[in-house]
Amino acid sequence: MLDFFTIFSKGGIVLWCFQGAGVTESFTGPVNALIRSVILQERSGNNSYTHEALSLKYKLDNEFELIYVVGFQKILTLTYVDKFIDDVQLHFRDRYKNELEQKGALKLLNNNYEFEDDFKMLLREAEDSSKAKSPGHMRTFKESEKSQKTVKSMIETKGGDKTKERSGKKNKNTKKEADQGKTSSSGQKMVENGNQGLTADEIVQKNIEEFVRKRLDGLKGILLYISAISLLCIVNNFPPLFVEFSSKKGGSFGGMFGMLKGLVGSKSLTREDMESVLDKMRDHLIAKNVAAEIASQLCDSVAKKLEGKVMGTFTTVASTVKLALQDSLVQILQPKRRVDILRDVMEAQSQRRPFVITFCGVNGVGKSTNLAKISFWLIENGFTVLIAACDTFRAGAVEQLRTHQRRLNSLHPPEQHGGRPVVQLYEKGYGKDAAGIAMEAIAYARNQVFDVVLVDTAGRMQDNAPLMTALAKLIAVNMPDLVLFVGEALVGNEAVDQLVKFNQALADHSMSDRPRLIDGIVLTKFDTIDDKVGAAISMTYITGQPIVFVGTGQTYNDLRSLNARAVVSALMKA
Ligand SMILES: Nc1nc2c(ncn2[C@@H]2O[C@H](COP(=O)(O)OP(=O)(O)O)[C@@H](O)[C@H]2O)c(=O)[nH]1
Ligand SMILES: [Mg+2]
Repeated sequence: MLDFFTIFSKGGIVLWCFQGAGVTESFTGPVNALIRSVILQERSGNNSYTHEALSLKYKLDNEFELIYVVGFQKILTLTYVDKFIDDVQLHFRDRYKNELEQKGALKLLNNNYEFEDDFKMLLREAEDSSKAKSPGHMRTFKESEKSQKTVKSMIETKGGDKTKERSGKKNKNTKKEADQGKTSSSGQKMVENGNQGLTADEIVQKNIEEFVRKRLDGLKGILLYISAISLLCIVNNFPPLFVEFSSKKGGSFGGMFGMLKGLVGSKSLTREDMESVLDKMRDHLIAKNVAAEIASQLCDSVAKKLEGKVMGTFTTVASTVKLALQDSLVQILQPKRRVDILRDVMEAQSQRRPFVITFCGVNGVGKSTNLAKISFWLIENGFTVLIAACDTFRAGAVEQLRTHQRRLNSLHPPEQHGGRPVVQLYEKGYGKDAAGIAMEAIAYARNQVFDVVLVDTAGRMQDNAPLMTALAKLIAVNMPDLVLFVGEALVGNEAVDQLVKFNQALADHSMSDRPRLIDGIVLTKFDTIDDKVGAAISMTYITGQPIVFVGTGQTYNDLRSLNARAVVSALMKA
């Protein structure tokens, strides 16, 4: 049923792998895709991933820096996979603990992991248990419990037989009994027997006593533990600070010792240890304008990355989580792909064709203004620009671009460029089809040997289906070299909705099987947000595309590239 299972180190060494019987396709492609688009891009909050016809589930073992990946056909619903992957992990760790503890890639590589038999045994167990759980045939009335009941047993007697009344009501005791019953095939009977001859009140009393006794035992354990640690600390002349209390969830001593939890380091991090710090981090990110959904996903991803990791003695949970989050943020902002517009323009030049950039986004975000700034930057770098006025909708849009064209030409007069204006406007007024104007402009630029065509488009809300379709058509027909999404740095949760819907529209209306989606982002009005720089994270996280330009004001010089480290330090600042 499984296509493959593989265990590899985070450094990329494959320790062991299994390929299902009859599976001929290599699983390198899907595993590489998982590494590229999930693990390396800090999106490991969710533990499943789909690649073409395959479903992949994975688990990170942070203590030994390993990744476990299982793949199976998407159409199958294998309910046992999550537990199975846990079982394999535990088994593999137990069996090769010594080998895994050896440091160094070469040592890891030289070991022989003969795991096939164990794996098959675990797989058989998992498949059998899932079969056992699957519902069999429907019970007949005779087989059902109802058929065993007499009419008398169904009549409720108030103040009558107390044991009967107890079994009729669903109170805490019966639940507890039911829980205990699970552990033994005749569990229910055992409890009944243990309480034979007792009234309901006596049973409650007995349960309370048992509860108190257990708590006291727990307290004794903790006190002993504290004494042992204190003794050790005295012997070692060491301040008793680095103690972790593995206080059980819901334990009555959680409050008393809970406050120490944030201060001290633990041996191996658990989700519970991190929960409160992660909650704070999530709120902090949201306060910095990161979309709430993204903040949660990021924190989940950090938790997955740290779970099971052994912390250094002098580090606290808070500082470990903070560092991991910081790394993730830098990683997200780091461009995954080279965007070097100047080089790409030169390459297009050598092919004797203009390099085409389309700008899109919602209304008033700064598409036209930043298009003008980018024109200025291109001119300064010695290229000629044709601006295609494809916002045929908003009054004044064409005039706004003409003003920019005049100003840019006055900054770089034609006399300095062999009598030719360095920037020209291609416009057909208002109300016409934008896709057609863009196409004419590109043809004109090719004829007149312009280096770059910058296509301005009308702003549109992501929910306006006809306008989104028109934009998708403009892009599908003209196939620009670069599709830039222009978004304000002021935007919060909206960023996700805008980008998802723009990309969706481009995908839905594309005529090709490899649709042109957003290739890059222009983040505008960065000068107005102080340190609330979260939109940069939301936008890059959602698209996986880089922020190509950052608009920092209203003059031609106010255009920057993104400094990932500066943005992250602004994000982490309290
Ligand atoms: N402070 C600041 N204002 C900007 C920036 N970019 C654009 N704007 C302003 O935002 C407003 C809308 O810009 P416009 O280019 O017309 O937006 P469009 O509708 O997307 O084309 C104008 O007043 C611009 O001056 C920026 O980076 N910083
Ligand atoms: Mg505009």
